[in-house]
Amino acid sequence: MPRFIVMVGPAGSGKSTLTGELARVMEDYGATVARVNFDPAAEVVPYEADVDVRDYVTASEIMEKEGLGPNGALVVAVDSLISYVSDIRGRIDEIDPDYVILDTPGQLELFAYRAGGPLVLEALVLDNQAATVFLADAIFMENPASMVSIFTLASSVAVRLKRPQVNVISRSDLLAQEAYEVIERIPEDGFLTGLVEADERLPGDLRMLSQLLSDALYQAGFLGGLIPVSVKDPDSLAMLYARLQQVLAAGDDYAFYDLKYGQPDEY
Ligand SMILES: Nc1nc2c(ncn2[C@@H]2O[C@H](COP(=O)(O)OP(=O)(O)OP(=O)(O)O)[C@@H](O)[C@H]2O)c(=O)[nH]1
Ligand SMILES: [Mg+2]
Repeated sequence: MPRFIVMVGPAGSGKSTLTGELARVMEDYGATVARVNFDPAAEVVPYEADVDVRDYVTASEIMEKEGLGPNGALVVAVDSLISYVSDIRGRIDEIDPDYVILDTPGQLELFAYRAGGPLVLEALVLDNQAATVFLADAIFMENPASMVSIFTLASSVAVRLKRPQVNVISRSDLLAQEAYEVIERIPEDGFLTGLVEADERLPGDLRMLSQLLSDALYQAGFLGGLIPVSVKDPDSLAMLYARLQQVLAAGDDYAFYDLKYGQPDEY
């Protein structure tokens, strides 16, 4: 029974690159992995896809046929995948991998927020275990309010996809040293809330809103298990794999709270 790993994140956050590099590391540890391109609008993908939704539908052919713009065409393309999902699942089952990594489109709102994306995922994953990897790009780590905003988006994705979720700071090699040190401390209870509180660049009402959102994320344990990940740092990929194994093994019993303060064993 394959276990599914669903890569979700804003455009350009590194989903496709991480799909290829994480798969390679997992294979080095002896796992068999199927790489699935789930992005009908992808032009090129930086790995050899074992299954590719573009064999069934592409955003560009829908643009042409239906006279739609790029965003409208992607909506139709993702929705229409429901017709092909059992065939796609059949191809995955033929490969019979330990893990399947799904590389989703950059317009994450189309995949995660509209009805079609989650429906297609459910139909593909069936009763198998699955976890989401949310990529919070290093470029969003420029100030505390921007961090709260991307983690709030990550929490919305968790609620929409209803799967255990591992939140990573992607492309972490792009972080300045001081930003890296801040990121490492975010799992400490209330650390980010304190940073927001001290940030006088934000008008008072927005600062309060950011503080409240940050507080809520801490209370739910949502910021406990953040991992900085860079494809240039093999140790970070090994750490992500270890976390995914832990989360997938816990299955439905998994709770964000288990990772509170980043120390699951001590909680
Ligand atoms: N420095 C650095 N660059 C990275 C890393 N991962 C990906 N990139 C680069 O970031 C850019 C975007 O990477 P992609 O993997 O295409 O990102 P994506 O999320 O799949 O993009 P969309 O599918 O268009 O949303 C590419 O130029 C990658 O080479 C990383 O860990 N570090
Ligand atoms: Mg991509």
